[in-house]
Amino acid sequence: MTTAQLLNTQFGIAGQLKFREDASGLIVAEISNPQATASLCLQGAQLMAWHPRSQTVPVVWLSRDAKLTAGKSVRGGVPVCWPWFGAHISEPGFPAHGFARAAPWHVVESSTEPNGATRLTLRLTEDDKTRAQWPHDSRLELTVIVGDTLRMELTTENTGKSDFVITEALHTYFKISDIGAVRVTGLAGCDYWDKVGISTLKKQDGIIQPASETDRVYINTTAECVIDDDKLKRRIHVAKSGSLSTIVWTPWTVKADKMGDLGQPDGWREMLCIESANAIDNAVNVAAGAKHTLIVEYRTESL
Ligand code: TA6
Repeated sequence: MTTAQLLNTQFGIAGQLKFREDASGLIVAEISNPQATASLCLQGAQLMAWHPRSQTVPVVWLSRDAKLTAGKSVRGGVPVCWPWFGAHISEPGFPAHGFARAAPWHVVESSTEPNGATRLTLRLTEDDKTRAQWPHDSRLELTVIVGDTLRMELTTENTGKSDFVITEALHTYFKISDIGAVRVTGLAGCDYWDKVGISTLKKQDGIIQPASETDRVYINTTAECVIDDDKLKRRIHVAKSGSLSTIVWTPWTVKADKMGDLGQPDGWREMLCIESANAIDNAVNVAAGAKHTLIVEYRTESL
């Protein structure tokens, strides 16, 4: 029996949740219920697609160049940044945004919610490689609940005898009509680290209308953000708990060309990252024996 067949036997839900093996050999969970469709790669527990049936256009963006590759997260979807956000504080050779998004995860639970949404829980598979970069006794789980809203719960458990500190993010790429047609509201008055050029602390004045490379880590905020998309005539609401940082990122032309995997020539114009996180000043101390959960909930509103 193949891995996918075993998973379908143990966790598949007829007509709703099916596991398949991609050409890359990676396993993908395909979800289809009356409210939405979604797909999630077990590597990195990376949600790659979410399309509520009420929407003509998907809500989560995936690069048209996306190709599943063992050991590398795919561009788009919701990469899990853990146990650090950004560059490692002292090890320049460690991967940016931590190792979780490119590491193997395994399924621990699947079920149908009373409202018909599909719930799936995965756990990071620890091994010598992960322990070499993270020598702490811990457990990381991600629960996704896929319906006409998308809820994601990232839980860190400290199973050891001493505290540890993490930074983290659900690094979500949202599908938009065009970067010139959207505004982000909800962060007015918040302090943020502007990471374009030398990192500088600034204060958000009013709404955000990106007009160049934008890479901002808003700190000490529990605010709900909204992406207002005039062309798609929709709002995407980004609500969160257990998170004090929000990152707003668009690479713009030059960085997008350098990255080369956003779908040439202008795939970058059709995505915007609003990441719910605990980063920089908002690092989280997880006490021995304690749990910490970062929760996001996405919903759409048609205008
Ligand atoms: O969250 C924004 C950011 O930190 C940007 O600086 C950019 O590097 C982006 O993440 C993508 O990072 P990645 O490692 O996925 O290429």
